[in-house]
Amino acid sequence: MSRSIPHLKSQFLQRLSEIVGEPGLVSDAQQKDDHDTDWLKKWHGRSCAVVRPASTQEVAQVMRLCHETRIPVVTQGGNTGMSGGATPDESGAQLILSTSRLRSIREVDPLNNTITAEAGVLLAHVQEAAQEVNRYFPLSLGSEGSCTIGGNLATNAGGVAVLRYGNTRDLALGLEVVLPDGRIWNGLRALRKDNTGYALRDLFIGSEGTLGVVTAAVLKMFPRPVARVAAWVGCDSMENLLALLALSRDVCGDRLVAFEMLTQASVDLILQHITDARRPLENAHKFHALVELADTHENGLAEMLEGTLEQAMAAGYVEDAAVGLNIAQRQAFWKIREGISQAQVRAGKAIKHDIALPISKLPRFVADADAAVKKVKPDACIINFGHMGDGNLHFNVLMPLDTPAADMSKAVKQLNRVVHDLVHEANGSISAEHGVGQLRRDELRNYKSSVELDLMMQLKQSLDPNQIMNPGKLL
Ligand code: FAD
Ligand code: 2HG
Ligand code: ZN
Repeated sequence: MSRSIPHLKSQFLQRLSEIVGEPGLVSDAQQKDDHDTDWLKKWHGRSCAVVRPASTQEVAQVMRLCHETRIPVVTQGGNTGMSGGATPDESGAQLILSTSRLRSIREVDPLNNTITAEAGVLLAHVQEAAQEVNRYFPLSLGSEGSCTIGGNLATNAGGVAVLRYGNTRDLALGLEVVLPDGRIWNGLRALRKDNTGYALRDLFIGSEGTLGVVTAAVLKMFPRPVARVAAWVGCDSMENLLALLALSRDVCGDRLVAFEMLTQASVDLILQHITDARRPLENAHKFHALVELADTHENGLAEMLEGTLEQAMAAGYVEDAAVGLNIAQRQAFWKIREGISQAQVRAGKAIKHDIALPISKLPRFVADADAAVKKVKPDACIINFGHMGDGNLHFNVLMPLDTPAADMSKAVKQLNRVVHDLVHEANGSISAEHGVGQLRRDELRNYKSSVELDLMMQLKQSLDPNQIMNPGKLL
């Protein structure tokens, strides 16, 4: 007679607890609920358990057990992802593997400009560790106090300094990964040149937990900027904003570290919902930008920004600008910019589009997408903002909080189609920095060529033949 499912489950849990001990299994119902639900409270799953291994060896043992028992694994870092990638399905059959006990910084090497951190280290802690040796780790996101370096690598996170330093992929030199069968791949090489075959590291970066569990990484550090100035700018068109971006790059070169865009509707939403956010400019402007320069020495940074803005005003690109010279003024600008996700949560249900286009095509796209969305929904509340310097917009549409689920899913389908079709026509990407997760899985199939999908599926099949790594996500 075969053994019952509850019996198998309790046997599985018993073996898990033998590997990780009592602190390695989440037993509190509220805590388990928090792991089963995402940050946006949009996806609610039900895992069979939440396991928190404390070392790479323990992750490997957990993975060997899951390989043997065919239990699907959802790796979870800080659970701040925006695409439902870290939330299990509702079957009660998937195991959450949380990296919250993989928290050590294994090495800081200021001469090699590298830092080796375990996957569960918070992004803010990596930044601090670099600062302690007078270096700089440039990845910067609104969620940096809660997201983990493993999650950043798994989603290839972008953020607000990509323009100068690149995405997470550009900041990683080596990885340590536990494979779906429990083998450990030690690719923790701290090298800037290494052409010894296929770029396995890059396969795991951006793979959203579908190919293996990242347990540690070697990351690049940079010279620490000691001078920073920022400006809040108002413009009447995307074309003028683009001209300001081009001028800023010409004049300031690599000192230009951030160029973030927000529409007036986005700024209004933040002012309405985020306490302490102060109006940055006196009057309304169709488009706003937060521009930041940084350098490793003080020399004339403020004058450079002011000179750029004067030129831009003389050319008619800019309607108004406020320069933030001290920390408090700069922080006030960033408070506005970084309040946008929370403001959306408070104000409604967002239909999120995380898109990338060639920067030169942004003005045309925004005009076309605005018109196309308004054609489908004349009263649509478009919240368009993002990392303009990288060509990455969050072209979101906010629906009222009480929108019934059926209306919501109809609107998602309609608006995804019009927005993503325009992105595709412009040779853009429908998933720029937040990952595909479960949110864009079907959309991906609409836009990737069969050749590309086929290659991705073959890679997945060869690394994860039992399909236990984050099923239902990405592919
Ligand atoms: P999780 O949410 O836990 O997981 C995300 C995905 O990675 C899942 O698929 C999960 O399975 C996988 N994963 C996690 N850890 C591992 C691991 N060790 N090995 C393998 N797979 C793993 N994102 C940006 O790119 N730019 C932004 O500017 C930005 N701003 C944000 C602002 C706010 C306020 C919030 C809440 C989120 C923001 N995000 C942004 C989204 C999010 O913070 C990032 O996607 C982040 O990289 C996720 O990290 P995490 O540790 O929370 O990962
Ligand atoms: C940002 O750029 C984040 O602030 C979040 O990527 C985007 O809330 C969003 O849609
Ligand atoms: Zn973003």
